[in-house]
Amino acid sequence: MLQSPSLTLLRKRRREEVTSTRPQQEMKFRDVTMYLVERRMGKSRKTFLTDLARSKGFCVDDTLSDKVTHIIAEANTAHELWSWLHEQGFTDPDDTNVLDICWFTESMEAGRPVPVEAKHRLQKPSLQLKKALPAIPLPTVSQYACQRRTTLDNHNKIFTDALEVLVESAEFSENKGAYLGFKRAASVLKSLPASLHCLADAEGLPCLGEETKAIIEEIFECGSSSKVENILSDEKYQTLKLFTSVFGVGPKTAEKWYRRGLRSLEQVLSEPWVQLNRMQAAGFLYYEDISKPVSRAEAKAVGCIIEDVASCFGSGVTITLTGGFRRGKEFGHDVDFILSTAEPGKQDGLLPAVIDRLKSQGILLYSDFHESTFQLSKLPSRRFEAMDHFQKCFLIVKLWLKQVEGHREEPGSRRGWKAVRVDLVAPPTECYAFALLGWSGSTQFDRDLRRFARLERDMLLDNHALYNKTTNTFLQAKTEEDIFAHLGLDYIEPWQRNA
Ligand code: DCT
Ligand code: MG
Repeated sequence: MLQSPSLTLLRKRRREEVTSTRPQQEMKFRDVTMYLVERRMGKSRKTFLTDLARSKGFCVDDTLSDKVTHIIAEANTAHELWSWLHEQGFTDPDDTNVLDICWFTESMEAGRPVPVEAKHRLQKPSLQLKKALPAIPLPTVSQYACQRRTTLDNHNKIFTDALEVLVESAEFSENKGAYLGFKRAASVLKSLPASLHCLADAEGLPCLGEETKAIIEEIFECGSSSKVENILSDEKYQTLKLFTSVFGVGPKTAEKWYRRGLRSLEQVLSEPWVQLNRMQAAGFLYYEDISKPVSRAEAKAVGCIIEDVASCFGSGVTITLTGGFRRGKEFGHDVDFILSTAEPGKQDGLLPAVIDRLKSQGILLYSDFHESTFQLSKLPSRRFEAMDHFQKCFLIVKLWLKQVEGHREEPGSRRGWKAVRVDLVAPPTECYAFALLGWSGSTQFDRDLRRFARLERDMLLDNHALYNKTTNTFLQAKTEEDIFAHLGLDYIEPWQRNA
């Protein structure tokens, strides 16, 4: 359920925290007091830079006090930074330098504060505008998720939770336009470095349509959206949500069951006309376990099992955790791994061998194996949303809880194991970087990478390859960094892809 936001809470600004672990060392340069702006720099980098500067005898203040002579920011535009400084009540005395990180870097290299030059300054916007008329305000948030850094630190959860109900509802009714529209809007809000404080803050943000803005406005005014509340209390929505929570049941099947009058999982199971396929049957059988989130400790234990069974294939097999866990999530609906072999072309037979070993250990509860249909000659694919062609399997594995770090036996628990959903994919070596990028997600991040490639670069990207339509060539990549570089994009770390 949505909770009413306290408007004071919504308006309350996040205070910058004291981050340094190192006390101020002997001060060598008494007329320079620095302040590092955490906004966009991030807490851990601020701590690192503060410690570095202090170790070299620079004075770094943890608060934006009157003593500060040099304010240093990273990756902020002048406009953004000055708005932020004004919000902090910064009075802009003449003798304070507002500088880009390049001044800090040069000073650290020189081992002393270098003289401030024009190239170091983040000019106040009014001055910039006078010089560079006619001024067109640059959008600071990209419409593409692959040009935004989206961590798990969502400052606009109250709005994104509401939008995600609309996303789900659009998915149930197979309204792709509404689905993508609300999904993109939620994704933009997730990337913002701070909470919206009023509707005006949403002005100029990309992908926020009128309907989204109306929802944001109502949440500001009333604490919740009536449209969202109506969906949440709708019987059809609740039933479809319940049915699609079963492994193997998609919106189409859920809709069919609903139309035929079914309202509960018990009714589905007791109806003679309902024919469950193998996946759905397993979904019902292990529902209690696999409808619960998988923890990171459980994912790690599954990783050890897969590592162990894959070692039977030879020593050159590497197992990489992907999906939400690679993006830093603490919980997921499954655990995703990419398996690769040291020698190119040796991955055939890898997944069948893993499946056999799990079976012989008595811990394979369900397996759906897909042989590779990958053919280089069929690339590039134009069906971006389609499943990739790699050898893969969707499993349910019996995880003994005593193998999970930190697990405590619950008194009276019936059994000592939990069924866990596991996906394994084994791409050919030359596709590894593309498969890793695709399987790391998020789905919205992937979708926007492909859209960006197509619309901005005239290239086709999928889980197998990157194709340049202008030169009619495939672009090779050994790492994810190579792919971002081919696309002319700044590299986005996996933990910044939670779009
Ligand atoms: N993916 C893909 N092709 C598929 C299935 C998935 O490229 N056929 C990508 C999309 C995201 C990633 O793989 C992992 O998929 P999920 O497990 O569905 O997503 P997740 O982000 O790991 O979510 P969760 O944390 O809930 O498991
Ligand atoms: Mg996953």
